[in-house]
Amino acid sequence: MLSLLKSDTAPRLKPLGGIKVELAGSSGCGTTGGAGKSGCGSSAGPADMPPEIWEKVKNHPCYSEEAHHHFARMHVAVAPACNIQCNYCNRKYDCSNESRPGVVSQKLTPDQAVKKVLAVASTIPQMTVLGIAGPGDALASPHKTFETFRQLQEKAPDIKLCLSTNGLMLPDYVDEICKYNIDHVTITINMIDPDIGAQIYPWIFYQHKRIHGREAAQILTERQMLGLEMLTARGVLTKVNSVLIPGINDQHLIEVNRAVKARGAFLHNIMPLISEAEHGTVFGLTGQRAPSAQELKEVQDACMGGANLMRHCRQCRADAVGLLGEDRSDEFTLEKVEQMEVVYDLDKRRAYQAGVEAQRAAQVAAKQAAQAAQQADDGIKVLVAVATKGKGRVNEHFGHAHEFQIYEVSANRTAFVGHRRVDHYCQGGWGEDDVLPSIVTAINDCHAVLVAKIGACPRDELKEAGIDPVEKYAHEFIEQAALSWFAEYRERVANGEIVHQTRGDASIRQGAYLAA
Ligand code: CLF
Ligand code: SF4
Repeated sequence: MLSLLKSDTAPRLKPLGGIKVELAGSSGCGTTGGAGKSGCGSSAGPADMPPEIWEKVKNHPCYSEEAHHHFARMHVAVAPACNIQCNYCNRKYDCSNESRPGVVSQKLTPDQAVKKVLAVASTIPQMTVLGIAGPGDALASPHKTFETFRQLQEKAPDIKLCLSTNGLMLPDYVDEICKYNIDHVTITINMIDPDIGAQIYPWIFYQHKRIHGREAAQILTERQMLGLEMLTARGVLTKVNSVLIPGINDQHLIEVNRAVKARGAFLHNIMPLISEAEHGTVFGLTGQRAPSAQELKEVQDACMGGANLMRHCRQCRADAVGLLGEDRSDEFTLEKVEQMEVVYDLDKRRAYQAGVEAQRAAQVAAKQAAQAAQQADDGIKVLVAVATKGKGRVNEHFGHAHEFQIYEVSANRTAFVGHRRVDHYCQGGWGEDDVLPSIVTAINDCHAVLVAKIGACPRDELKEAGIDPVEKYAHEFIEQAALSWFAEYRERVANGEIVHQTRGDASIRQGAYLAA
C-alpha cells in the first residue's frame, strides 16, 4: 500500500554520486506495485490506494488511465525559457500545426493564462486539471509559473494544479510548490548515469554558469533525484517522464525506473523519442531514430514490477486543451477568449463532474462483470485495437479515428497498453486508399480492431492482413467489448474454426518526446 505521503517512511537514499542504484525494500510507490492486481499503477482504482491518494488521482487524466477517458486537462504556455538543452528539443512559439511538447500557438502572461483557464473551465466542465508544461521549463520562469498558480488557487479552487519540470531547479522550489497546493509534479528524468546524460544534454545553465558534458549531466541527475525525494517527503504526487532514445538509454531506463520507484515516484511514463528532421532538433538532424511501438512496449514491459507505468500519455503540446488525444486549443485563442462570456459556476461544474463520475463507475462495473464472467486463463494473450472518441466506449468510426487505443486481452483480464496515432482514412466522404497501408502497419500486431462502423474496402484489407474488423460491439464499454470478442475468438480456436497465431510486431516509428 501507499507509503509515500509519510515522510518517515519515504525512502532516503544516498545522493547518486557513484550512480549506483539502491532499491528500497518497500515499494515507496503509488499502488500495490507493478505485480499488483492492476499490474499498472495508472489503471489502479480506489481499492488499490488510500482514500486521500484516490482523491488526488481519480479525476486527473494523466495519473489515472480510467480517468483519461472522461476528464480533460489543459496547459497554459506561460514558461517560455529553459535552463538546459536536450538534444530532442526545439521549441516553437507560434506553431499551430505540430502536435508535440515544446510547441505552442501563443505565449501567455499569467493574467492572460488565468483568463483562458476560467474560459475553458466554464465551457468544458470536465476539465479538472491545469498544467504548466512549458514550452520551456516551468521552473526556469518561476515568477510567471507561480503567479499563475497563485491566482488560480483563489479563482478556480476546484481545479487540480500540475507542474512539469526538468528538475534542475526543483529542490529550490519545493516550498513554493507546497504553498500553492500543487499536488502533481512531473520530472523528466532520462538517465541516472552522467555518461549517458552527456549524450542527451549538451549543456545546462546553473548558478550563473553554462556547464557542459558529463559534469552537467552529473549535476542534473543529482538535482532531479534530490527534488524527487523532497517532493515525496512532502506528500506531493510525483510522476517521472522518460524519453526512450534507442541505443542511448533504452536498457538504462529499467535502472531509472527502479531508482525513481525507490525515491517514491507515483508513476513512470516512458515515452518514445520524436526525432523528425523537420522539427530541427539535434537528434532529428543527426538521424537518431525513434523507437518502434514494439520497442517501446518491450521496455515498458521490462519495467513491470518497478515503478508503476503510465502508458496513455499523448505527448501534449504546451498549450493543449481537452481530453488526452484531442486538442481543442484552437477554440480558446486569446482573441476568442476575449469575446467569451465567462461564468465560472462551481456548483454547475461539480454537478456535471458527478455525472461524468457516474459514467466512469458504470465503465468500471462493466469491466469487472466482464472479467468475472470469463474462464480460467489458458495463457493466450492478444492485442486488440479500439476506435474511441472517449467515455470509455467503442464509439468511433474506423475512417474517423486519428488514433487506436491498444488493449492486451487474456481470458480474464484487459489492460490498456498504449495507443497508435494514424492519419484519418476517411477524407470527407471517401476513403483515402494511400493511408490504409499505414493504418494496417500501425496495428499489425493486433488480432482485431473494434470500431463503431467500417466500410467495405478497409474491412477487406484488414481481413487480408489478418486483423478482424469488428462492428458488433459498437457503443459498448471497451473492456467489456474486448473480453466478449476474445471469448468468441477462443471459442473459434477451440472449435477448430481458426488456429491461434501470435502476430507480428508493430514496426511503426512512434513519434514523440519530452516533458509532460
Ligand atoms: Fe499536463 Fe503533464 Fe500535468 Fe498531464 S500532460 S503537466 S501530468 S496535466 Fe499527461 Fe500530456 Fe503525457 Fe504530460 S498526456 S504529455 S503526461
Ligand atoms: Fe528544456 Fe524541456 Fe526542451 Fe529539455 S525538452 S530543452 S527541459 S524545454
